[in-house]
Amino acid sequence: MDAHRTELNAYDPTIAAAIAGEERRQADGVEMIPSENYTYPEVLAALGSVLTNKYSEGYPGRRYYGGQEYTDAIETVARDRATALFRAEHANVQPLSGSPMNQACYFGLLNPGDTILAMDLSHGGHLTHGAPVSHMGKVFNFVRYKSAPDRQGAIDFDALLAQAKEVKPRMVLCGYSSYPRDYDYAAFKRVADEVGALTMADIAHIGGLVAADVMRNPFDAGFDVVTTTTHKTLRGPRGGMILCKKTFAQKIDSSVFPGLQGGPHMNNVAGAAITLKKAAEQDFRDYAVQTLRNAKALAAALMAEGVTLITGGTDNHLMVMDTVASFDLDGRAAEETLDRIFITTNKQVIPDDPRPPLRPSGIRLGTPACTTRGMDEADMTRIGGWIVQALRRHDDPLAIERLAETVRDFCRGFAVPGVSNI
Ligand code: DSN
Repeated sequence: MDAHRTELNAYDPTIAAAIAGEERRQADGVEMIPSENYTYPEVLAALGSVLTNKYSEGYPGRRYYGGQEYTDAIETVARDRATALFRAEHANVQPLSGSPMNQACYFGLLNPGDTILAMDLSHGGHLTHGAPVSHMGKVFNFVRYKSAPDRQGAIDFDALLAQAKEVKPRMVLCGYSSYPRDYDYAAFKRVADEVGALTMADIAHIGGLVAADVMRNPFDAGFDVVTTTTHKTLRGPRGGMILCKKTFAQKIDSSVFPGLQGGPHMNNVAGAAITLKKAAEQDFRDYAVQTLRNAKALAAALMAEGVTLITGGTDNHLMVMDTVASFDLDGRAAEETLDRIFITTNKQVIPDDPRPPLRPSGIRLGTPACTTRGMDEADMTRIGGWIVQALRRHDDPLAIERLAETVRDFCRGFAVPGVSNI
């Protein structure tokens, strides 16, 4: 890797400097975007390997190009590790990322125009769960359900059943990108069974926490299909996986290829295989437990200062702060203020947000990345304090400058996996 870096420095100093800058940025700050993480050095090695040169359309033993003895072995190992880890009957490890992975499920299992019952975006759902701006929202008839933020994000399953009886969905979908609680998959399954619908869970955010068995696994409730990205709590390369019952395996596989994609990115598939091996180890389980502890500690530190968290806390790795209610600052201003003190978050809509997505009412915070660097509950309490001070004193440049120095000094005590020369 270092030899390649030297070549890059000499050949394209512009790109080399940008990569070095990003390494510095990732080391200097507290990464609190809940969908981000630091992957393993072993995964970085696979990503930067000659596997990127190879076309492998098809599946192990059934490829459209020659020269597949090593790629077949890699994909088979990745699939076997995925099924074992998630207690799934079948795995497709080729989706290039989260959006195509969900798209492949809809097209593989449904017909255009079919109804899907899915969580409202502002309540925690994802763009690919039928937001009107996504292509998926134009092809399928998504009907949205909501949670009750004032009752710890509870989902009213009697209301959901009544809604399902009315709209007759072909699929009931649960999963999220900003919902700070766990799901009652068995209750979703009962609703789906009553109306003869398929069940799909998008666990992209919590894939690592489910793999480590510290959050519920939808397959334990009999779900049909489960999707996850590999780069969030799983700590792997960018990519997606579809896990399903055997009865859907052929439909899912042909929907991914040739339905939606061409050649899989075998360097990413190798990275996913390594990630899945790591995820089966005790160290990873400890990491998952600590991620949840850290989220609880951060939420407690913020709420102790009077901060409003949507649903009143968290049961997973993320939380959504109402920055308007807490600090009279919109989410963009809050995000920009925290950027100035090297704490990276993202602006976030809150349930039924009256504000637009680029100036929403909140921010989203998560603990997967800082837990990877070794930060613990005491660190979360410190970070919570810095966040509150910065948002309270956002228009005091001197206070912000002092906090920035404090956060940067603090971060230098924690290594970034795969970055040795900072
Ligand atoms: N961008 C991811 C997230 O931040 O949740 C999901 O697409």
